[in-house]
Amino acid sequence: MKSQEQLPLRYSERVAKALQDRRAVLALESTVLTHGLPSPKNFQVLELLEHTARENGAEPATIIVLDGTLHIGMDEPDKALLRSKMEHETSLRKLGRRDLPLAITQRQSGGTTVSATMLLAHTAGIKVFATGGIGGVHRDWAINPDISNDLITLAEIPVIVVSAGCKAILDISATLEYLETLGVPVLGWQTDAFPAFYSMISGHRIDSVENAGQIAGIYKSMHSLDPLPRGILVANPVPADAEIPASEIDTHISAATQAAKKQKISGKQLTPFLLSYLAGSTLGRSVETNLALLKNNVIIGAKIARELT
Ligand code: PSU
Ligand code: MN
Repeated sequence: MKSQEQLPLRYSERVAKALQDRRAVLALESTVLTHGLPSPKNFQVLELLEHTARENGAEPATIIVLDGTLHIGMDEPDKALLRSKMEHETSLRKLGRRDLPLAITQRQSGGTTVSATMLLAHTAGIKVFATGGIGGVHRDWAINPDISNDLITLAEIPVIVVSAGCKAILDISATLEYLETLGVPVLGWQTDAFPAFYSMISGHRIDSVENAGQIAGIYKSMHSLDPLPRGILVANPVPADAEIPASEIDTHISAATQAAKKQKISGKQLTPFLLSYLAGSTLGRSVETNLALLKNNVIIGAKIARELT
């Protein structure tokens, strides 16, 4: 747990207390709030996820950057500040790992992506982080090598990330190959099928783990074995009753990808563009599915965090 003398870090009261008492803490990201979900749904989701983490025995640490301050957990005034920024500013930034030093220096505000959240969680001494889906290798990577820094950060920062796999807006096969190259363990939560975010199955096989104890064991073994311990990607499929089958979502994804090409959307704008396109074209169903899988990941993340404390 680094202190404020070195960095503009601010711990929420509850997170500071939980870390001091060595209770389970679960990191949550904020790009999903600023760029992943429509407002005001995003604030309801924040409350739901934080409530779910507490209900499952872990203190939630929602990580975000406000006016250059790195927040590990949000107090009520921080949430109010975020709300007013979202109302008054056209957009908050999407801050990946490389953007953090600039954000500190220029006192920017923004949601942290998986890569930035992993780094800040690690800085705060938090070992487990729950999100929706990770970034990965985009389709058309051979023409334009758009590969999310999330993957490289998984190889460099030893934080366990619970996700519902990654969206089929990415090249899932290439994403899994790249994670193998980087030496990042990818573990299926009670399944050997890598999930595709909205859908339970992507058609790719991974190693299956049965419970949080096994994940904690793998994390500890890696630390004893590897001079450079890395992150672990836990893939937890969307609950069956909330799934949008691949056959159905694929049509929407193709349309979204084509629209992005037509409008020349690329770089960090691409993922938010595709997400909001899908929200519209599925008439909000993709948002409901997103919510269900986020909650499901928080439950498993809290279990793993408890196991590691
Ligand atoms: N994928 C999703 N939802 C998201 C993101 C990805 O299904 O909200 C966000 C995450 O914060 C992720 C980031 O870390 O987008 C990846 O962006 P990029 O591809 O620009 O690295
Ligand atoms: Mn990208």
